[in-house]
Amino acid sequence: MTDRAARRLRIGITCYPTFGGSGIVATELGQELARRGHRVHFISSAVPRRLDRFLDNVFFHEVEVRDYPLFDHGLYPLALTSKMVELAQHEPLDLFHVHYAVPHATSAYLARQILGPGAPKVVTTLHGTDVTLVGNDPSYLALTRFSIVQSDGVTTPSADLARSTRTLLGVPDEKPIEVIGNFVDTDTYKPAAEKRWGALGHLFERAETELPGGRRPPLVVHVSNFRPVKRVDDVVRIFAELRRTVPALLLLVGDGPERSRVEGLVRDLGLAHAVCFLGKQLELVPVLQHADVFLLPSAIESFGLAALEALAVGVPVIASRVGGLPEVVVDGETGFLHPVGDVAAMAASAAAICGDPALADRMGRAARAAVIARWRREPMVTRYEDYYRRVLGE
Ligand code: GMT
Repeated sequence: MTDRAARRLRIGITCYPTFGGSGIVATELGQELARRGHRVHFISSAVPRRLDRFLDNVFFHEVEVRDYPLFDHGLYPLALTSKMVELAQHEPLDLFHVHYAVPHATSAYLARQILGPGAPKVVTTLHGTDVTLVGNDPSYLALTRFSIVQSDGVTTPSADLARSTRTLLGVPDEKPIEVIGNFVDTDTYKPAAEKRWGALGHLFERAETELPGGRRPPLVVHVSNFRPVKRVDDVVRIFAELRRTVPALLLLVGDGPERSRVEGLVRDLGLAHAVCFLGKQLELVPVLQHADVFLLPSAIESFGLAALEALAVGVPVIASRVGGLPEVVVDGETGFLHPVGDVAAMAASAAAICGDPALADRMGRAARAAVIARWRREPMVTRYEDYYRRVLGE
């Protein structure tokens, strides 16, 4: 048996510091490892969003990309490599755990080459678009495949992404890929005692938030980075269809390249009074706690962390049957899955949940129970710890 308490690990974690799921998973993982006594160094271009409080054993190293008139494109991968080398030369590290292959796995590979014998091991966690969109692009494919194969350990959050890594990038079967699911802090992401409007009521016109008999209208929520893969148009069209029979309201959280266009669609459909764009939010729990349905009609989704967070709060999820989503949402039990782009079916499922309090309650409870059984933070972090020790040969 491994003696987990015997040796504290020293881990350098690299991730994108923005709102994306890969940054959230990396930050939550690092913080929990630090609470367990491991020494964790975040190496990133900015302090990750959720690294928002002091914690013993957590250090931050900023990757500074120097500007110079000759450099047309950012030299972030090289600056990251240098920072990794510099850190490992002054701070004994057991491993680099890089999140998102492009270019982090390549920077880690280069750092290991520069450091030579005794260099930290490299664990790469693939998150989705680094395989299905960016890593797959001919401009990056060969380097991404090489960097993944050269990693000492490779993980994905879903079995589906592990399969895509082989089929799309050509990573051979001999290279093991460990599936370690994403996770959620179920003490923070939990249902409220009752669904009320709270501060959210002020986001809509008063006439919209009060139904006859003092009832509260159903609230539909979507959270994303508003990139084309999220199909936010579908969210609005599903909602428009739902509004034909149910006086629901829609709250959209996040921001990104599609937002202005989607705002235009909402206006064109005459739905502006029933839809609120909240933009990026640091805290999602107060929004999710008052949601009745969560929509994630993405074209691709390796896992769907946003869906997992909704399920943890007891909100049924209606999503596309694509990628890793069927591993997260149990069709008919914790939500409903439909083919990508099937707006009518998704709207019918939303109407079924909004129109049947018993079904909504049953699904909400099943969602929370499923997350507690399968996706709690603590057991997943233990799986990472065990995996690190395996990679280190301990
Ligand atoms: O969803 C995104 O576009 C952001 C992206 C990221 O790198 O943060 O999310 C990916 O990683 C998340 C964490 O593992 C997964 O939950 C998302 O499903 C995945 N997104 C896609 O595959 C499109």
